[in-house]
Amino acid sequence: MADSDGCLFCSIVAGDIPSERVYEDDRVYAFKDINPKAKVHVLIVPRTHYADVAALAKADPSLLAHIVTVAQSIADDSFHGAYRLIFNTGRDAGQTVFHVHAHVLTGETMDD
Ligand code: IU
Repeated sequence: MADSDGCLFCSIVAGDIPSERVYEDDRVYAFKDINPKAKVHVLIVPRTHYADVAALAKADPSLLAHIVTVAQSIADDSFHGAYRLIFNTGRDAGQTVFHVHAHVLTGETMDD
């Protein structure tokens, strides 16, 4: 677990910063990305702060598996179970928020 002080997604999970909720349970919170890259673009965030997917996988693999299950459920509801699941990991890969989040891209056919 990394430092969660001042973490944007910790504030969203806590409800201190508003977001458009899609799903939540005791382990994860899912909300619409403010800058969608697909018709449906949802971020799934664990309530516990981990900096990236590697840290999450090491500390709590069952939570990572749960994120995949939630992504599948969102895609089942939005687009017959077809989706892209992306974890940008590291600044040079485009990660800008260092609280692990799964991008679920779905809701439309993606050809490229
Ligand atoms: P990235 O993988 O760390 O680059 O993804 C961060 C995402 O968080 C990105 O797609 C932003 O559009 C999104 N986001 C958001 O949904 N709400 C916010 O307040 C901020 C970023 I700042």
